[in-house]
Amino acid sequence: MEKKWWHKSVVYQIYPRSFNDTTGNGVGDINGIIEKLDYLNELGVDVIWLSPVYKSPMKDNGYDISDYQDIDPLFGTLDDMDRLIKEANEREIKIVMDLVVNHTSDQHEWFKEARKSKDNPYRDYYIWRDEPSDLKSTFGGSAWTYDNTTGQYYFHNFAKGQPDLNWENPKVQDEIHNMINWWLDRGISGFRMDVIDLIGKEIDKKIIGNGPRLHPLLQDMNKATFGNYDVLTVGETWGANPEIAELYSSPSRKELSMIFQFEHMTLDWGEFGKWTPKELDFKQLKQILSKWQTDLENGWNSLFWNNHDLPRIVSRWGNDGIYRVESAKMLATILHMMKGTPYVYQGEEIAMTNVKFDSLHEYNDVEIHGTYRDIVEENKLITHDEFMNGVYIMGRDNARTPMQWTRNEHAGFTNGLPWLKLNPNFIEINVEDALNDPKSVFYTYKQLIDLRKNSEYSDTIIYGDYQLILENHEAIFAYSRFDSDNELFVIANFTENEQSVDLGIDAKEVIVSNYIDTSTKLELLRPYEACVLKIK
Ligand code: TEU
Repeated sequence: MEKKWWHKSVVYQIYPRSFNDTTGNGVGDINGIIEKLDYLNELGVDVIWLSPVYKSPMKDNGYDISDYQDIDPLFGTLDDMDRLIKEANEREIKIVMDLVVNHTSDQHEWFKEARKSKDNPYRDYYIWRDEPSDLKSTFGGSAWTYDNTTGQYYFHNFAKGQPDLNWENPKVQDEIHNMINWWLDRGISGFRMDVIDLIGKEIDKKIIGNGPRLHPLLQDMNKATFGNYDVLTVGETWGANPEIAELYSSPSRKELSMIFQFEHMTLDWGEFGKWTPKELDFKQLKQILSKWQTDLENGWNSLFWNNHDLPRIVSRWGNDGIYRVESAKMLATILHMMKGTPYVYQGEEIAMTNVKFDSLHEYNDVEIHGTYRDIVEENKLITHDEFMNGVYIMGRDNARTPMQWTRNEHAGFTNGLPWLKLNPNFIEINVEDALNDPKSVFYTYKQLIDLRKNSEYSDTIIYGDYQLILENHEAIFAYSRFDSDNELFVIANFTENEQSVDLGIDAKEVIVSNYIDTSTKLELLRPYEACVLKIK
């Protein structure tokens, strides 16, 4: 496989509105990110993936864009953006922007024009029908909204303020290609591509994801834009499996660098999806993550537990009580020793946890409120309390509470009123305390990132083979990583109960561990104990 810079990179995702506020308006901003570049440099990340900072009415916190080529005043200006790119690059950190082109905001000029009349030049930038179908929005309710002016319905896979673009229109393709190049010429190093699997949709055939036109459209986009630059592109593709991932990420296909797959992230979804969560099938988790290690022949994998849409992993599959630190380090070790590009979501590196607000109205997320209207109020599929349980465990606002920098007021995130309530545990969980504690989760992430990038084991971790071990064990996740030079053993206890193991190994060295006295003989794994052993 031809080596690429992003094979070796570690990406840090910033959700700007919750990262660091320098103006006192309670919303994080670009200057707040610039202020924290040295912190990210200390962690050792190479790339920042910036969730949207473009002009937006903020109905979906920026994933509803009204001007792709300007910065929303909430976050700053284009000059601030240029300065972030420059200051990051000076620290050898690249900036990857969020490309949200399945839909725009209903306040985008294109949509304002399109809804004026049926023969407006921009009409076919969007998807209009005389009658709605039974397609539903991801955010609850119908995916169709009636437009009084022209007497037709328009399609929106998400909120009604997010009308889907018609990607069969060559003018749409050209407009987006031009915008992509405009940003690449500004010096960014790639894109995360929001629900990119949806741009090949065929509405009348009710094909939404992975449509037949998807890959031709991506190949055209690659050829007209980022294929002419040495940049990272990662597609958000909820329905992908390794076979589909090959289509996106095999270099010969000239589409994307890699994709985010979500097979592992829906394992504990119940009858009504994440709103009715169920027990994780641990063996299935091991099987799926291992499949993604071995079945991607020519493509490239991404590795993540968290993002701005997902609950905090230490609360979801770790232990956010007495074993918060051990279990967070365990989860980091299991993920970061795998093959693929790792993504760290803001706050994951200090093991921030889920939050539990007192009432539904304290939550901000359009998905939470839209789905509540649909499955609780209108269709009574589940009760209010059942839904709130789903929000506590799986709601997107779990990931969006402001970053916890210090134990001071508002966790040092803002000196104004935060746009979303903080998690009150910032008193115990914050960056300042983590940096002052050599045994903090932060330093485990730093160690794992350094091991991947700068150690004698780098190539083994990045390109080496993978073998799952103890695959039927109900509590232990163990695998080996090996090549002609090294053999590493990664083993973790996913539970708070001690596990005795008889691996018949006598390792040469304990390279990483979340306990200070892990034995090279490794006969007993303590609660959430995880380690990396040098076998050869
Ligand atoms: O998310 C795609 C998406 O469908 C997720 O929101 C998913 O539906 C949900 O989290 C699982 O229940 C992308 C962005 O990441 C998200 O923030 C946006 O809200 C969405 O697209 C629309 O742009």
